[in-house]
Amino acid sequence: MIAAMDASTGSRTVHAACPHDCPDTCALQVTVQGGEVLRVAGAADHPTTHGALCTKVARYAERSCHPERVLQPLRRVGPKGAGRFEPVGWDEALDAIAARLRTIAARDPQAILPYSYAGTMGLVQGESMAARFFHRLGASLLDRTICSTAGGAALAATYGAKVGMHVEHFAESRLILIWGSNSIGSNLHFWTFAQAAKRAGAKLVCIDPRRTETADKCHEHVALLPGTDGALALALMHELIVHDRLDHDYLARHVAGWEALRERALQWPPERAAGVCGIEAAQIRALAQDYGSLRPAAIRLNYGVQRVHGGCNTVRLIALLPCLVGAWRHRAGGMLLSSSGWFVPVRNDAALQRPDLLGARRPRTVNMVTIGDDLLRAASADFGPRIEALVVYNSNPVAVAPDGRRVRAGFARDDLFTVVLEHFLTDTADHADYVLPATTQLEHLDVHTSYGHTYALINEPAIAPLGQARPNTQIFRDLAARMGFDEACFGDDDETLARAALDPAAVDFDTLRRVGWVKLALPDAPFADGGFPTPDGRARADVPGLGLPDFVPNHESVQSAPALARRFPLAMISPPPRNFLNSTFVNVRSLRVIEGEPMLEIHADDAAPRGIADGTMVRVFNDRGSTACRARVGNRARPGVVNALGVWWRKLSPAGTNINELTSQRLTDVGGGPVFYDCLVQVEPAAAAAEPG
Ligand SMILES: Nc1nc2c(c(=O)[nH]1)N[C@H]1C(S)=C(S)[C@@H](COP(=O)(O)OP(=O)(O)OC[C@H]3O[C@@H](n4cnc5c(=O)[nH]c(N)nc54)[C@H](O)[C@@H]3O)O[C@H]1N2
Ligand SMILES: Nc1nc2c(c(=O)[nH]1)N[C@H]1C(S)=C(S)[C@@H](COP(=O)(O)OP(=O)(O)OC[C@H]3O[C@@H](n4cnc5c(=O)[nH]c(N)nc54)[C@H](O)[C@@H]3O)O[C@H]1N2
Ligand code: SF4
Ligand SMILES: [Mo]
Repeated sequence: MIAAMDASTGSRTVHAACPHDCPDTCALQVTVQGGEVLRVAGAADHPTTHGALCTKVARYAERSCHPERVLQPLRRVGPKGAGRFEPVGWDEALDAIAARLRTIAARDPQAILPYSYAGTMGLVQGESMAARFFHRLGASLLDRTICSTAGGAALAATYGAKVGMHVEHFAESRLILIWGSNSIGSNLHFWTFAQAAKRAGAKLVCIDPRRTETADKCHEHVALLPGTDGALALALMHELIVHDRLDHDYLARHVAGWEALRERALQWPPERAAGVCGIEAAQIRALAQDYGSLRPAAIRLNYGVQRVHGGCNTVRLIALLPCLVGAWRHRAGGMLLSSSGWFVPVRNDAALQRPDLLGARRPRTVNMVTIGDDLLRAASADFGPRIEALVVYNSNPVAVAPDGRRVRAGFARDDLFTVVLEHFLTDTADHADYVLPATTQLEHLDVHTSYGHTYALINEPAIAPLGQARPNTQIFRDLAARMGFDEACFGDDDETLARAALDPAAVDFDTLRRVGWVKLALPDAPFADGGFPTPDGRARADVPGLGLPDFVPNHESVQSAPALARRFPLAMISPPPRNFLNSTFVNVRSLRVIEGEPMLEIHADDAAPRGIADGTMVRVFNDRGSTACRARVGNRARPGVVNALGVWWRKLSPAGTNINELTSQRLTDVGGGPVFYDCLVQVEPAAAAAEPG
């Protein structure tokens, strides 16, 4: 539906939504004239977007209309990874793909694996027709773990679901702990509310190993070692207990297992945690004092804390803090990691994805984090058949998955049949047998929920598909037809899918189209009087099957792996930069110019003994691999920790590799998540000869 028309210019504006994997899920207004996008702007009247977009999406048209967009199907002509292709017609490509998938499926459909994540967060262009296709086929299932499952498991354990505060209410908080979150870079619209709170006198504390641009603007910065947040949380509990800052009534009525957790927390005086975290005990005491006295106190936790071995235990500990002080009693108190659980009762995932098409079949599940190892695995009783075909959409695993050398070796297998649905020739697409051109958010219909706010949004197509691009849904419909899947559900068009995505009682589709968004009806202070979505309504310290949460050290740290640390003494984290979104936008020149080069921030105490000056090209390495970065010596990195910013496209990087060359395929304590920030490395000046010209 058209949101506005301008008769004088002949332009029209449509309601859209940002498709990216970002908690802000902005409401967009896209203005088009004569089939061309004039402007992508934030909707001024959407309460969390308030008319502002990040730099990346303000340039969405530059990305969509990029001269290097893949606009026709391509067939590989060079070796895998070389990125050499020839154009091919849609019919020829689809026929060839269907024939190959049919042959493999006849032996065992589980040898086919879909690989997708959140390139678009849309419910329609994400897992709707695609999921129907793979369910009908009986392909292997993919466990979509690459981002948030450790923290998700923690929220499910503690609160019963991925639920928390409304982002708007942070504006009224008196204390905000911004914990493992670079809000200015990756959660900009939360930051607006935090700033409003700051102007009204609130105290802001940033807990992050890196001195981020967000830390610069907070009153306090707690620069702890990566993966030590659980120890900090236990010491905060210790202080709240010994100074009796507890809300005894809230704990007694609304928390299961508190007594046992209390005993555990009493083992963690600030001095003990300070030793683990690499910070001063006095800083922990001061933080506990603030958290125990300033009301309402809110925590904005982000997924940065859970990309380490103890990811789930850490989030469980932090998620209990608001219960200790009764912060949930106020709408501006409590915690927000994710709001996605509020949408679960409203989403009709089964209707969209049709798991019933599996019938009695129960295919194996492959964890997307270990794609490197799994592509190289032979058939076995344990694993099942060797992976023979991979269909990738909404993801760029050759750049984003850990242990890149193994990932590339897997994708380079000559006997692997790989199809990639993409906008661009990414590092992954370069390894494809067929690349199929997909539409962008400007060219297709979708419906969005959010993991940072509680509005559902519509995305109306603003322009017709460019070139020969087709929506993901259409590509899977076309493939289904060629595979002979004749169930009626493969005939559903995008509007039918969009209408089926959400429960009409909660989100009326026609209102969504008219207004652009619909807010879920939820209480302001959802847990003011308990009522967590657990079986008995109480938050849980002690969880059946998991027990009590505890501090779980990193797989790789100076304390937990001293022998490894003698060779690789620096802890590396690789958090998102402001102007890329995961590996998306790295190929948009104007944004790449702002980010410059792959950068490694290092403290002077670590740089000087290695002969590294600001601007030195360095080699970062461990036993898994190496990559090249430009050193930035300064105060953004604390001693003992190096920060590599962003997941660059390998082919746009000086060494032809990126930071995931160094990360491991190990998994988190619970949830099967990745441990990108649990990674020891060494750094040395790159040999002069290796300097790019
Ligand atoms: N501009 C931009 N925005 C993004 C993204 C992007 O790539 N670019 N990515 C999007 C995605 S996929 C997600 S999942 C979300 C959230 O993605 P997150 O990765 O949670 O993003 P950040 O909010 O930047 O928070 C990570 C912060 O945690 C810090 N950190 C790393 N290890 C630790 C640790 O052990 N303890 C603590 N306390 N902090 C640690 C990092 O230094 C960083 O500042 O953001 C989304 N938004
Ligand atoms: N070292 C390190 N690695 C990381 C992280 C980190 O912090 N450090 N972060 C991790 C996290 S949190 C995440 S979520 C993952 C993200 O990993 P991915 O979900 O793979 O995200 P992107 O790299 O943005 O790749 C998304 C791709 O989808 C494509 N795409 C977008 N829309 C569409 C569409 O409509 N159709 C089709 N067919 N394609 C589309 C884009 O062009 C893009 O190439 O990376 C993880 N990897
Ligand atoms: S990436 Fe995030 S901040 Fe930027 S427009 Fe999209 S939702 Fe908004
Ligand atoms: Mo993510």
